[in-house]
Amino acid sequence: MKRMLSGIKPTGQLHLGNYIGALRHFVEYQDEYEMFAFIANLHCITVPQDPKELQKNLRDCVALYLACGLDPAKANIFLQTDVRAHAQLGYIMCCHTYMGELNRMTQFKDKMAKGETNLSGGLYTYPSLMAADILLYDPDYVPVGEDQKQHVELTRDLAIRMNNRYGTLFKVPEPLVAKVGARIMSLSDPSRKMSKSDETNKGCIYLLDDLKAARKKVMSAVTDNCARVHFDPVSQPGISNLMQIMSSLSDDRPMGDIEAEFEGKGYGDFKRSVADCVCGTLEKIQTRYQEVLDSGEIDAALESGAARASVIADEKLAAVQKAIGMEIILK
Ligand code: AQP
Repeated sequence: MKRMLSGIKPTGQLHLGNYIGALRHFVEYQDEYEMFAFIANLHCITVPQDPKELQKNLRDCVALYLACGLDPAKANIFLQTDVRAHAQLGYIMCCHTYMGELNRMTQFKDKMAKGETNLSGGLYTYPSLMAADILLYDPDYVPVGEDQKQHVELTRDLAIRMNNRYGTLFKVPEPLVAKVGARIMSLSDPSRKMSKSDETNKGCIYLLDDLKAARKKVMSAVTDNCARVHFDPVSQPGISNLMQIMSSLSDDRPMGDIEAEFEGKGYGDFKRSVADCVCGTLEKIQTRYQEVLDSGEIDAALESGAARASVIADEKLAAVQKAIGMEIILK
């Protein structure tokens, strides 16, 4: 069975972009692949966190994994820090990453360009940790949204570099980016990605948003004055973003089909339908989320997921340390 790995860093509440770009695919793939879905708590602390809020976000993230349909009997769900090999291989990968490579990573580059100060060393080196997260499990594929493709490219480069230097240690993974929904944009500014760190809170629909609030966000989404529902992300980014959301939440409905349904109709009608799709999805997720919280499912899932993941990760770490010459072999 081919293997797949992906993670989410709950630096805040998970949103519709996380669901459409990542989570729903994890659920689709869990039947076909051996799936590793982790919660990237080490990546969370690359930016300052309030401990109580972080704890809540981590628990909510696991609950949402389960509420969105991940099944612990099929997928290995675990907390990154519960598998110690992540941090250890992360350090080793960091020692094999060039500063020039880290300087090119967009997240750090963007924050530097904005003049943000007091950025942590962890934020600078996290792409190396992300490479370790992936390479520990020799996955064939890494399903990600468009924004994370650059990290998988770096992971591939590092795997090839280490394989050349020490003999084959890692499988070189492929990024898997969906054709539709890989980059859901902010509803209030369709030139920016929908993000947990949305300061205005208007452009981001959180999976746990109150349904009325979610509907209001869709109804006030920024559009244009072209007065036609047409898929063209360059000249109609707001409408195209709403179309992507609608298509992704209705079994990847073709754009032509959506265009035909709303031909000659106003943006109000279209937005109401998008809001129905969004609220229908959120309602299902939220109902199941409550059930999960009221049950013992979270702890059980994390325990079994970490146990299974540790076996594979520890073995890989030992092989890497041995190949590098870091271990003393007793005579
Ligand atoms: N807007 C998006 N559209 C499609 N996919 C997205 N993903 C994130 N935002 C979108 C995908 O979700 C997975 C988990 O991402 P993450 O939460 O670990 O990191 P991120 O991409 O940095 O998410 P945010 O919301 O933008 O976080 P902040 O604001 O903290 O930086 C990934 O597969 C990602 O591609």
